[in-house]
Amino acid sequence: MADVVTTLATVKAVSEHFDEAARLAEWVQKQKWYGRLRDILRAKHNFLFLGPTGVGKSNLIESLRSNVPVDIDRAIRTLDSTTKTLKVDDTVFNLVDVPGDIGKADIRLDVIRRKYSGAVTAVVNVAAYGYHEHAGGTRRDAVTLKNTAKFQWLKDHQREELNATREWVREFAHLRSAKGLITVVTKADLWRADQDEVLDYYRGSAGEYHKELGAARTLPHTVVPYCSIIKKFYDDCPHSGLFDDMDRARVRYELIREFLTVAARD
Ligand SMILES: Nc1nc2c(ncn2[C@@H]2O[C@H](COP(=O)(O)OP(=O)(O)OP(=O)(O)O)[C@@H](O)[C@H]2O)c(=O)[nH]1
Ligand SMILES: [Mg+2]
Repeated sequence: MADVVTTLATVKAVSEHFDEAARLAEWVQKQKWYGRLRDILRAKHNFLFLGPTGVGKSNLIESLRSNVPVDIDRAIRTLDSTTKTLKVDDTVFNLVDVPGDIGKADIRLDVIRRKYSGAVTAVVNVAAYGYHEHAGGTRRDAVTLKNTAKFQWLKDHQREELNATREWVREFAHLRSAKGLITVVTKADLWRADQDEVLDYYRGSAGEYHKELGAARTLPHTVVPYCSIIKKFYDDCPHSGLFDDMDRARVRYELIREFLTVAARD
């Protein structure tokens, strides 16, 4: 498929009635005012998306590039690395997606050690507080009879996030070109009711997540809530009902702004 380019205009269009979105253009213009920044922003920026299978990496990339993102079927897993483009005005982001499957470590390591070694602008570590929906899971594994996410499922998958984080942190020598680490906590439609607990888990400097970041703690780090699509967990467990399309437009705008902030960094 040819690269679909999402422009600032489309970001604005999708969140037309959302005041903040209109300010994005203004913000970009202000950044560019400072002469040299214009050149930095014009360069191509490689953003590497990492995280375990089913966490939501590919749907996140899809949602940044499309105003009407589709739900990627959990049976359709990413099998190889792919790079897609997001263009915001004249700033080009290469969004590098990899398979999160445990058995596909060779592909991830090839991207980190060879294809993009020394060329990564930002690491986007995708997390979902354990709300992973993947080919190896079923509703029965993940959802209780009372239609809530199973506690153990969430715990097991939070552990997988930590393992996946450990894998790329070990390779940090290849990622030293990065100007920032963005932890995107996606599927906010599912965990919105527990947002303080969820965001504390990733933001807290005393917890397991922070510990796992190891050498990557030297990078400027932001934790950004996100939602690619609004849907029931394993097509059955109701989402929180506390997150709507306006919220989705807002977090999309905030994430794109964060991308521009990292890209503009020295
Ligand atoms: N409720 C909800 N579900 C989501 C969201 N994003 C993704 N999903 C679901 O999560 C599943 C996994 O998303 P993917 O983007 O395919 O996961 P991935 O990280 O690319 O997984 P691999 O390709 O195996 O590494 C999808 O099948 C979607 O149904 C979201 O924001 N909210
Ligand atoms: Mg994928």
